[in-house]
Amino acid sequence: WAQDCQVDNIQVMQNFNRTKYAGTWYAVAKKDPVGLFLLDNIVAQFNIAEDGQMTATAEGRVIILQQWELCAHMFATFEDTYDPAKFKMKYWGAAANLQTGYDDHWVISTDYDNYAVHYACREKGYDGTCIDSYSFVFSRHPTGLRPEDQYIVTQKKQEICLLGKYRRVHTINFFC
Ligand code: ODT
Repeated sequence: WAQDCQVDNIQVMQNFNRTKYAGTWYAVAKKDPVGLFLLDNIVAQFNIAEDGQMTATAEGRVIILQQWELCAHMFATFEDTYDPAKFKMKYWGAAANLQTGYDDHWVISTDYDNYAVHYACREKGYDGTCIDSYSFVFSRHPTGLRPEDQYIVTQKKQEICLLGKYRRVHTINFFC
């Protein structure tokens, strides 16, 4: 069978609950976009304000100006869309030389307590498939995914047409 890799047909988390999603997530795997930014030691913290607005901070190891290794402190605000699991993310860095941008931010799957699969397509091709995506696999545990969560995560990687495109990222071996 032919896999449907149309971005518009990607299934996201049903009945996404941002309050249960709030808190700390450790990146354990990442599919990089063109112009890779965050390398590893990536920790995201999602917050829900009283009015329901979602914001996040993240830190991670980056290399800027081709040689300077540092810990980037990043901020994001999320705009809601028609789908509760699909956001637009506006982000910027604590320092001026860090990336800024406006990306999709889709929650593909999560059990809220252990794992989450995130997806962002930055550029769609004429055929409707993604030509520049990035994706994070997050864990609530800095030690990585639990064995029992591997199956669903692998399945979701395949559903978003990114199976085999991830690298493992370290969570705990750097000063960030
Ligand atoms: O690393 C890359 O090359 C792509 C990612 C760049 C955007 C990072 C912006 C982080 C802003 C703070 C947000 C926290 C929430 C993060 C959740 C998922 C990753 C975008």
